Amino acid sequence: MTSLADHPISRRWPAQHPDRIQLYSFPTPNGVKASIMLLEAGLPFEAHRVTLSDSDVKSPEFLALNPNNKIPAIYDPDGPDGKPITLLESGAILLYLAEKSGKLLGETARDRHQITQWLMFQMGGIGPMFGQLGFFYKFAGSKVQDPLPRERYINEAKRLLGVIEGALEGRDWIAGTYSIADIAIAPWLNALEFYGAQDIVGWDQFPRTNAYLARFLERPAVQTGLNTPPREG
Ligand SMILES: N[C@@H](CCC(=O)N[C@@H](CS)C(=O)NCC(=O)O)C(=O)O
Repeated sequence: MTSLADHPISRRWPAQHPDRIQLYSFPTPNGVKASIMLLEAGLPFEAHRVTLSDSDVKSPEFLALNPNNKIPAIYDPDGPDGKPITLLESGAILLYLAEKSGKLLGETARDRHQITQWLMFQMGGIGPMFGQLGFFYKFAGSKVQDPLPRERYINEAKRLLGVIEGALEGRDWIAGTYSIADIAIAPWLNALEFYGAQDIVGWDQFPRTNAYLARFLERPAVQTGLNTPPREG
């Protein structure tokens, strides 16, 4: 693995603290998962703002780190074998940081499997479906005349919210104790307000999910992580 100084990413986003984990991200629901986890785990890191514009995510420097042109991505100079490692995909980053820090992945193998299950539920379900809801309800897709795509993603979002509401019965966090699964799921619940889609998905009909998001947003690491790296500046 190329050293950080020699990696193309450093030409565009140079590190002030090359010994720390380098985070390349923007405060979107996927981006904040990595920053919140780094803060919750107390791992030293340096955050670089990579916006969603093609001039950033599709720049040759960023593509050298993540050929899939999406944030977040990390470079850890001190990987599992003591050598540098780069990672893309927020779910993989959460698992990596949990293993590295020994935090938020439960106490037992059973806990870890349950947490991984809900993490995958977010990565394969909530993220893609809520993302498409945002596209067809708030962003460019809202101009599409055919109501079918909007209805499909609204209904799918409602269904997924129902699954979360059921899972939260009798528990504060999705897998029992606070974990990376919550760090994956809650930012996407928070995005519904940004999309202006709370009413359309019947947000008020999910009281346990409402309380869950409020509980998440109270955490100091979450409050800082939601604007790390800063949106502006
Ligand atoms: N499955 C990926 C999705 C990441 C993703 O969709 N990132 C968006 C922002 S939330 C992005 O970078 N979009 C820029 C683009 O597609 O050009 C993950 O969880 O990391």
